Amino acid sequence: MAAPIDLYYWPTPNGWKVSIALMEMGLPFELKPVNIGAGEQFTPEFLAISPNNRMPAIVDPEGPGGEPLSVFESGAILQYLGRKSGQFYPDEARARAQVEEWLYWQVGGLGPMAGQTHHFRQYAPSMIPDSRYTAYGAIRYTNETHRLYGVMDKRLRERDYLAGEYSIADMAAWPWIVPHRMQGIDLAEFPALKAWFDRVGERPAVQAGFKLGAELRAQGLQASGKQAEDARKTLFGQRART
Ligand SMILES: N[C@@H](CCC(=O)N[C@@H](CS)C(=O)NCC(=O)O)C(=O)O
Repeated sequence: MAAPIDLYYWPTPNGWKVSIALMEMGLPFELKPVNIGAGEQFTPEFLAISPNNRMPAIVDPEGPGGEPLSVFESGAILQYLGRKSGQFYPDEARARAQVEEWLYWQVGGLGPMAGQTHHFRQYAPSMIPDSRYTAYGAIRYTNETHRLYGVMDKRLRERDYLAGEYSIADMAAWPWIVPHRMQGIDLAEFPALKAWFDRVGERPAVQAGFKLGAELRAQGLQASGKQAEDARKTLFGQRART
């Protein structure tokens, strides 16, 4: 029986990518919650694994050569798990290139842009009540997210999954479509994307990964009152810590 992988995690879209992949691949893991609203991403122990003070991260006690390996950045983790399990990340060069195109499109585009959309639509107005500043950001990132949804919809008109076969690229993108309403997106505008979103969302492993640690959400930005205010102070306005 394989030794469980430590999963450093909080239930957000970036965390769900990895919980979904672990469930899909049937890899045993142990949940290590990192309460990002309470600042647990800044502990020296966590920074030794993830120097960017972001989750998700993993430690595989049985890494290459049988020695432990830690990995941070969700895209790198998905590639590592795909290679380790031999699933959802094809070996064949052309198929692999397509998976990587759409994986990198997600980690470099959809994720950061939708993340900024959440920030400017949902959180910035309570931090900077002056609507002149928050409106520009909200409009810019909502438009860019809308554009990216269009790119994805077009891609999915001719195939069921982003890279043809279901892959780690779909696992990366699906969690970022979950909060589409917060992004100001109406999925009815993107029928192929909506069909894909439903198709992926029906998978039992996706449902299990998405549910992992759901109860923890009440302790972060989704909390009410003072707890949410403290989480905002921890998460927003970070500068280099030297
Ligand atoms: N590029 C990173 C982004 C990860 C990320 O932004 N994680 C957020 C939660 S969704 C986080 O840990 N935030 C903690 C912080 O901002 O201090 C990845 O794909 O893994």
